[in-house]
Amino acid sequence: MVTEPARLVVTLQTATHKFHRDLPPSRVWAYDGSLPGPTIDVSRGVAVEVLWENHLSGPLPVIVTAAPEYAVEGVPVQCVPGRSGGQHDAAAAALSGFSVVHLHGAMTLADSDGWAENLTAPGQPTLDTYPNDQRAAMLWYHDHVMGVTRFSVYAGLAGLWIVRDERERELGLPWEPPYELPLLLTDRNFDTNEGGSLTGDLLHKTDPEVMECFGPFTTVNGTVWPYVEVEPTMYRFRVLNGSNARTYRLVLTRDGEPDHGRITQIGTEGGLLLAPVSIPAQGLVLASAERADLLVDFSDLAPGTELTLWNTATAPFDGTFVGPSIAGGANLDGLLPYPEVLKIRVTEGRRSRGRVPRVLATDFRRTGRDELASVVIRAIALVEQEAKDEGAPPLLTMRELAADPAAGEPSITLVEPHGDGEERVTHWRTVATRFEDTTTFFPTLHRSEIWRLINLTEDTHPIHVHLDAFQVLDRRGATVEIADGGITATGTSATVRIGHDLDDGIPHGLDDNERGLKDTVRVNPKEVVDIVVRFQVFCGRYMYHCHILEHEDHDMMRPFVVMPAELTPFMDMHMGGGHMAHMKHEA
Ligand SMILES: [Cu+2]
Repeated sequence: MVTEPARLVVTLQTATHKFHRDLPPSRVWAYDGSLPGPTIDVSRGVAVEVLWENHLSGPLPVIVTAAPEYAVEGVPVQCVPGRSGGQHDAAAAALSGFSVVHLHGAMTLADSDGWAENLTAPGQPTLDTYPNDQRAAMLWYHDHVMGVTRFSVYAGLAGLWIVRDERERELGLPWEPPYELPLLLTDRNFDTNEGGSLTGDLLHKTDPEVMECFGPFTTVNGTVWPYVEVEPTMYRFRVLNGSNARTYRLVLTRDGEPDHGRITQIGTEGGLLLAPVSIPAQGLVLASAERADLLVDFSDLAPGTELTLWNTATAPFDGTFVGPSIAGGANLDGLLPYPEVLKIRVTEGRRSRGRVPRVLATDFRRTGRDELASVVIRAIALVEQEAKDEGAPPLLTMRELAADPAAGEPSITLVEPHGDGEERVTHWRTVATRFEDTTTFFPTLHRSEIWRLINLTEDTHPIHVHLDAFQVLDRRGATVEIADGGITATGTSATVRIGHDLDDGIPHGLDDNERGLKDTVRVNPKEVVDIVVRFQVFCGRYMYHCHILEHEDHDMMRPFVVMPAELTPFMDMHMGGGHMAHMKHEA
């Protein structure tokens, strides 16, 4: 563990990695040549500089194809290893190793945040500073290159970064191996040779008109279907979904039955929750980049007992509730051919009952809507726009909206409950759609704001905000009517009625494990999620985006600029759009 300010050197290398005993070695891009990269473990407040030395070499160690068929003999093409007739993408093959590192969840100066366009070529080192002056939490570092993050992360560029603090020590939480076990989940596909055998070559395969890659094989810490041995005592599992696009709904079974009583969730992306919670009734749902800090008590189990962690979430994920009893079943239509994630075997060893603390975090409290009566509200619509060319994947955008009482068409009409049976109707113009459009979000340092995420698409999007963690205020169902031709390159025309009982099978509400500090939040279809953001330390230009990497690369990403209040009077020229882009809540 790093307990004194230090400078580390991490090398980005082309390396080989065995994903499974029975697989040939795979060519990968990896930090220090290991997949996942080395775990950086650091005490809170200890500044770490990392010299990232880019020694990658091309070609991209991933075969990229769009397969021409939806199904091979009745099986969806993404469930099948190998290219299935898809053409090798020559542009992707030509990628030579440009890179930029982002430490996800970290509070850093903007110039160490890994802006997606500030790349290094192979041979060019970068020095970044990470103050680590933030709550204890499991962060992760990964590549963030503009337009191709999906390939470089898939190639192996990801690793864990754990910040420790006194509060964890006081609580006596396990914080060393083997009793603390980070679990980095990713899905992968591999190419096959002419005989149909797996070659080990990483394969990023998409369907026509579907841009996300959902690999059939689940890996944990770089290994397909591993098992771990545990002693009959309390363990701390720190789970990260590091997949490009796949959402996991994790269910633990023993003797074929869900066995969740032994799991307690104590933390999330931003660190400890206020109090321990059970995992949700359907299982632990983690979309891309979401994390869970779990205590799992095996102390009642006899040596030889076997438990299995399954994924029950089909892909693409849409938030629909499914009970845990289906665990273990494959679902080909749902692109889940192999639901197994991890096997756990209880061994002889130290037997001791764990204790779960009743109070966890004491350094934050939840903010209520009543306390936010006068804050700035910014609204963002998540919008899918059909491709101009037939057979091309749609364009996904995060459309920043500006409240405009006089907005004509196209505009989004938002109808929300307001007091006793009253409704409030507001109108919102689209002011930015693409990443390169003018910046319109200029949040003020130290000031809370509500960011309202309105999902007009059919899929769940995990939205990640860089810099400070946020609170999820609420998640509300909404009816969505999109006008015919209402989605154009620059305009959005829809009516969204918040707070209606939809009966659509999606639990539009917050789970207990979402009431801590988060840096990524799922926004399900027909849903409006309000988050409370407050940037507390650093100013500058950062970004927020969908963490489905294929979406992020296809324009679900936007910048924001944090500014101190004292500069606001001097910023009017630049913030013309910014002023228009928000509204004040009327008390
Ligand atoms: Cu998305």
